[in-house]
Amino acid sequence: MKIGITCYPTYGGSGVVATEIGKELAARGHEIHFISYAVPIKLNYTSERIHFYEVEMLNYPLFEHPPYALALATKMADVALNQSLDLLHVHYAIPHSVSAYLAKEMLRPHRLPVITTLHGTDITLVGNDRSYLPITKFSIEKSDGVTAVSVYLRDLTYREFDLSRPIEMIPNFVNCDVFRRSEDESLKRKLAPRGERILVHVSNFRPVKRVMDVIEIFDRVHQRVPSRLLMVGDGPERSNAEWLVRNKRLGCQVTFLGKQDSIGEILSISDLMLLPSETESFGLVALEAMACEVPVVASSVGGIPEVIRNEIDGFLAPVGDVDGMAARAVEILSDDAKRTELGANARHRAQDGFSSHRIIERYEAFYEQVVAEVQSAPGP
Ligand code: GMT
Repeated sequence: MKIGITCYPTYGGSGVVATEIGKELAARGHEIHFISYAVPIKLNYTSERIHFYEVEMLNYPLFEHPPYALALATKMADVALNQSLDLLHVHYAIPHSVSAYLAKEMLRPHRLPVITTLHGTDITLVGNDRSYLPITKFSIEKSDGVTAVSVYLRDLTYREFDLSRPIEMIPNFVNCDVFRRSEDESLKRKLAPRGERILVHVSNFRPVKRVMDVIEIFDRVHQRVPSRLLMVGDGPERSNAEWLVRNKRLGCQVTFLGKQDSIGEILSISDLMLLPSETESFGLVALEAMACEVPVVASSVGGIPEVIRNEIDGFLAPVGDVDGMAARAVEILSDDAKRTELGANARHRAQDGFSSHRIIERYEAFYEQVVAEVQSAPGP
């Protein structure tokens, strides 16, 4: 198939998922055309079947805010026509599904099936700003196929938008050949020279990630178990977190690594991940850690319990329960057999439930279903 994919090209789960879908599909023989304002960060041109089109915006003094959604729609229509796309798959509803709808309408009577994948904040943000609700609802209803990355997100979308159209749940996935435990301990020795345990947190440091809880949990853990904390990522809460680390005199134990391109390398030498988010539609980083045999201590919210099984591959606790999460982390880090067992379970869970091979097949089947439905629908 010839597939157009649009996503945010910056750091963030939805862009990573979209890019990995494109790469996996290209490896399976499909032709992939990425359309965005910059090359997605995880996109390395490993295949002649992957193409990229940059959305350029017209700079005109009248435009205080260049109309990206319109420029994107124009580029989508252009690529769809010139490359004879079979379908357009957009990740994150705002504004991508609106642009895709415009592109589809511009191309009529030609038929361009549009699939929207909902990732989380595109739906939960609407809860914070109701003005986006009607246009988001409209674009979801007008998509030919809609997927959500967890049962939690699917059901929340039905409720928030009062929808009657079906939403297919296709969970996020991980390539277990890429994300795996490392045999090479040299990075671990560099980061924890005295054999300390390594805790890791990966996020965009937005308030929803509760990075201050991460520091509070670590403060309690390191008093009981010699350990180090790696903070991976960047965002608005980083300076507050750095201040708390200084205030608690944890500077020698906590390292802020900033944005990293290959988090697999870091996860593969870590002993435990902390993910105390306020909400999480899925928690892709938790799955990536699990594939690396790293147990996760996380909040029992949103779609997280669909990924992590409490007491089997990690531990779940209520949002904000830093004492409970710290106690669980100490339990894991001070018992090698327990940590190894949870880690092994986590890897099996990733392989059995969320491996890229299985999930990509589900996307392919969904594409075929949606294209067939659109092509067989009566004309205008
Ligand atoms: O985590 C974020 O804030 C980024 C956001 C995104 O759109 O990139 O992540 C969302 O999508 C990811 C991929 O599907 C999910 O794994 C994250 O759980 C989800 N984030 C939230 O729901 C807060």
